[in-house]
Amino acid sequence: MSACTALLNRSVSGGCCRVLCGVTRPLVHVRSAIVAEPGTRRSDEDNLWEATGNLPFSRARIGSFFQDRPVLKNPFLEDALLRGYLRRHLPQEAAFSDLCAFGERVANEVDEWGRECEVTPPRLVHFDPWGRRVDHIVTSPAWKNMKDLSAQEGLVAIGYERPCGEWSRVYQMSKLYLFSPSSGLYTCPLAMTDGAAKVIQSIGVLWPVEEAFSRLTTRQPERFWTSGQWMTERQGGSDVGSGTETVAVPQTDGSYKLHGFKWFTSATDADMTLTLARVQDRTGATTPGSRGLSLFYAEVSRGEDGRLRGIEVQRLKDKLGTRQMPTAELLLDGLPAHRLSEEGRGVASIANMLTITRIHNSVSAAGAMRRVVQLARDYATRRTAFGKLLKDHPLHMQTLARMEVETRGAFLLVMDVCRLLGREESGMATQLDTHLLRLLTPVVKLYTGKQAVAVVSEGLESFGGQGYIEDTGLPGLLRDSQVLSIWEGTTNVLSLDVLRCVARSSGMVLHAYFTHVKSLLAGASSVPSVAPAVKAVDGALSQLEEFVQVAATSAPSYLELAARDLAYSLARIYTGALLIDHACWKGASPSDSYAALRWCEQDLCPVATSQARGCYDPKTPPLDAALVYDQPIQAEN
Ligand code: UCC
Repeated sequence: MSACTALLNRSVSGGCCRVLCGVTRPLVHVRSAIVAEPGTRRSDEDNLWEATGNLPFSRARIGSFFQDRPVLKNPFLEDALLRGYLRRHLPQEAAFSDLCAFGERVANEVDEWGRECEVTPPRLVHFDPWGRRVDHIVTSPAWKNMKDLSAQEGLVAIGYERPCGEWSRVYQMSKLYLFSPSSGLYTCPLAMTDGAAKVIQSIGVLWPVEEAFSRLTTRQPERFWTSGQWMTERQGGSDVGSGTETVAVPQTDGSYKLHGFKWFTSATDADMTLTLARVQDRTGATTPGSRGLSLFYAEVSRGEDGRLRGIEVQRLKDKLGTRQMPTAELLLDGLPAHRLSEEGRGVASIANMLTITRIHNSVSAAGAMRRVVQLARDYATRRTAFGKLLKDHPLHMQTLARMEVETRGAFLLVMDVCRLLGREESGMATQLDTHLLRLLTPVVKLYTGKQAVAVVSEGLESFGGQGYIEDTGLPGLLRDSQVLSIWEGTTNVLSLDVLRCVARSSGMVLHAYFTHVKSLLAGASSVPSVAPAVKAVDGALSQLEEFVQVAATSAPSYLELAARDLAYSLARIYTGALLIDHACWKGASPSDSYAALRWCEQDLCPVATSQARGCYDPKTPPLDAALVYDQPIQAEN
């Protein structure tokens, strides 16, 4: 296009705009904001163009429309279900006002720190300027703020101070649920810190860990410690029992020195850790398998030369998400340690930590879902498309409502597990509660991990292209959700844990499950607004009971194939019952009933559906394998 034609086109379009807009402003000369590069001359064409002050893109050249961003408001005040749940179960004014004040702090102060943690990830400095090995993990000031805040706000301490008796875990986890999506992943060290405190408490707070326990559970920032949980080695991700190579060499004073390689240690800037190793006998031999593992306590400290005692940080992991948090590979080369468990009782002893970290994981999953829904619904009041706000498009609202139903279900399931944990820790638990806690811990972890990825992904889509733009802060929510179904036990490993606890309890955990769901349904039997939901859950429960009867007489391989669907069925039915129960309390809103109805419209018992389709029959595994590898099935001899 010639310069002349371009000029003509611009003049015409400028004129058209003025006419179309009905504006008859005089042409004024606007001083250019764009300064000509030294040595270049601005053309007459440019100068004329800038004289037309009311043309779109004429001056700043980026237009005049700017979309309002979604605004994070106080997440406590914005969460009707959380407030309703607490009003129902924990009507303590002090807890309420603490959560409200904390919500304000999250929105106005903490969220920005979380962002800073994301954009200033940790880095590893191996050597000082003079060549000495130092292995410093350098973290951002915001990450350090998170540590102080965690102590001040009692994010671990509340679970041990127990200010609300059996409801203390619900109170603590409500706070973490508000904190998590703004925390820059500081919830990860807190999960392990809480888990370590729980292990120490359950073993007995004696030397050498009484000081550690008081530091893990203090509210004083200057005394507060975080703990790691160093379990994963190169061979053993899920299969800890056979994959752990680290050895513990006994010392004459009764302590040990650990030698091994920990492949995946999260929040590696911790002050102490719990870890597993195999005790060497006098000949240097160790016991293989799970029976050879013992639990050790080690402090992370530096010698006078500034070097870490008995640890070399090999490198930091380059992860899809959770980049705010240092995750490292560690060489343990004579790390001083103390054995906490009896020899060979390592896995059983660290199981308490797994219970706590898995619950924290679920709290973070529910928190991520809630956060994306809050932002998406705020955005829907600010974004106009096709002539109206997004909130006025019924299809958009349908999508957000489906996300809301998932979030509500996840929240109630998570809080119910926290309730059970609180009852157990305050000595109030019945045997039914204890069985339920054991069964539902892997169930809530695996189910909410999957929900979080789906809901947060859907949530990003509700911002259109902006949901995919890094510096909106939205993509990080999705990346950080993806880890929730991976660490602390993958979906399949946890599904197998469900089978294991059913077998080890001789079915008692399932008996507790059926009893409790039935009692929840009984309380709702005379409430017409939720009648279809009650019918659906009741029917699914019968299907599940039938499945269990068939499975009890089937080969173990049959149950193993059904494990994931069984765990999903346990989650969906139980969550349906909780939503119904919550919809029936006197302070419930019509939305509570609507959420219960919508939840219960899905297939609540996928294990029965898949069983009817023959998915667990012996002929299925070879077909699955042939499909995956796209190969013909081997003919049987
Ligand atoms: O470290 C990681 C990342 C850290 C980041 C943490 C942050 C999370 C918070 C996020 C918030 C944002 S990831 C590490 C992930 N690795 C795992 O989670 C391990 C996954 N694998 C398993 O869970 C397996 O099921 C194993 C390792 C527990 C299986 O080992 P074994 O040796 O085969 O287990 P057994 O033989 O079944 O059980 C040994 C004992 C038994 O007790 P006894 O001997 O008294 O009968 C079991 O009952 O341990 C007991 N036990 C349990 N008890 C095993 N599992 C459990 C359990 N879940 N609960 C209670």
